Amino acid sequence: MIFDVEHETMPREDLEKLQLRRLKALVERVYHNVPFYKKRLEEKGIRPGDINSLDDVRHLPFTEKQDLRNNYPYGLFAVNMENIVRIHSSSGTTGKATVVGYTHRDVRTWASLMGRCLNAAGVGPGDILHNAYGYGLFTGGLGAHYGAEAAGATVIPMSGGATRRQIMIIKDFMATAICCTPSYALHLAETAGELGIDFRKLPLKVGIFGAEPWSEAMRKDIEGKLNIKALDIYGLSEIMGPGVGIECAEAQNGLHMQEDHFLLEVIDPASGEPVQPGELGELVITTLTKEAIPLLRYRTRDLTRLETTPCRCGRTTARMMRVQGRSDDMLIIRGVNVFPQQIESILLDTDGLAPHYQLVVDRKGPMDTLTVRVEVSESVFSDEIKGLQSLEKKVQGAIKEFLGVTAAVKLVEPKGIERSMGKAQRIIDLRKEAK
Ligand code: DLL
Repeated sequence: MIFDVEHETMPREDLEKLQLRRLKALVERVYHNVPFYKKRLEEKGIRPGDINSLDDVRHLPFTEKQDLRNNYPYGLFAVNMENIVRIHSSSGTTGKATVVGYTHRDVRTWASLMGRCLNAAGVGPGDILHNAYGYGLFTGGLGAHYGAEAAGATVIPMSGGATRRQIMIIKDFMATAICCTPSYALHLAETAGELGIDFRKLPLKVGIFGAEPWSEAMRKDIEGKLNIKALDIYGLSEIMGPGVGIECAEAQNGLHMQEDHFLLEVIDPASGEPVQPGELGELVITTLTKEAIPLLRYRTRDLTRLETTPCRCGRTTARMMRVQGRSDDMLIIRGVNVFPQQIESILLDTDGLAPHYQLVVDRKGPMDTLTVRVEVSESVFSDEIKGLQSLEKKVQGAIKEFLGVTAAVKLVEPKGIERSMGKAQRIIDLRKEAK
């Protein structure tokens, strides 16, 4: 199912022409309507007419999350408030919230891009979508909601929380698709088990999971427990919300990015220079069509790589490979770089563990220390202490072998790690408190 055949299967040459036309218009718009950008462009000696090719994007200034914070709440808006019909905001874990706005057209564009995503996931008329992303300032709930309507599906506006009730609704309303964070999907599966409901017998066929990093191992786990196809969806509030990219159900291999609306770059986070095509780096996004708060070269901090080889689903858009983590979340344990998902993969591959974990980072003297807190499964919990100790050693050994870091492993009783209704908090950083 392809929502917008023209744009999703456009020959790349035509796509690039469209992107260039939109990029030129964008620079013109922000120069004249956003004093912040006018100043930044002038500092770099750039006039709107200077953009002649897509490569010229490199001369434009970057935008960072801090720029949105410094201009809190509405300072980066490019239109008058009477043209803004919606506000969303992302709290983030540190610092002031960032605030974003949408015009009528932005809201329509967003709905159609989410509609594309849902069709790519095989969701359309006749489907019943249980939407458990949080409704409110978070973009997940309303983003998926309007997308579902655009795709012609029936949407159940559930939002997060009330987990037991959610299970009954999924069952009674015969949902065929579900949207939530991957960690919440596991929590739903677990709660269904407690209620004696076998998800595998329900009509649910596909899950659209995102808003937090997750691993291939987690995908397998969710697919097995819910008996569904689990697809990865990406987005961020500063750029739009969910729907910037999604995996197609056919290939499940990289997220198709909506390149007619977003110009993508992958840069070396340290130097700001582009990496070689296909190499890992930080994703940078320029919004080509956004009216309310257009952004030039927004630094997402998300580390990934892009693939432009054709996909068997027929879409011609670049595919973003699973986000490996945020550069902010990268742990440096005695000089070795580690991402939470790498640890997640090891934990999920170990029998006897449940997929609920937290990484506690602390500092002893000059050294950073890592403690992995992970739940054991019910069956192992009743084991003798000896068995548990050997399981701890096994996990510790695997982390050392595959990632080269020494971590303490603490097994926790089932349910010992708090369940989250939205984004899971994987990292507890005690170093910040110690400072
Ligand atoms: O999380 C929007 C969203 C809602 C995406 C629902 C997908 C589904 P923010 O709260 O602004 O927006 O957080 C954006 O979340 O920069 C990534 O670090 C992370 N993130 C989002 N999707 C994924 C994903 C929403 N599929 C930040 N894989 C982004 C890894 C993701 N990380």
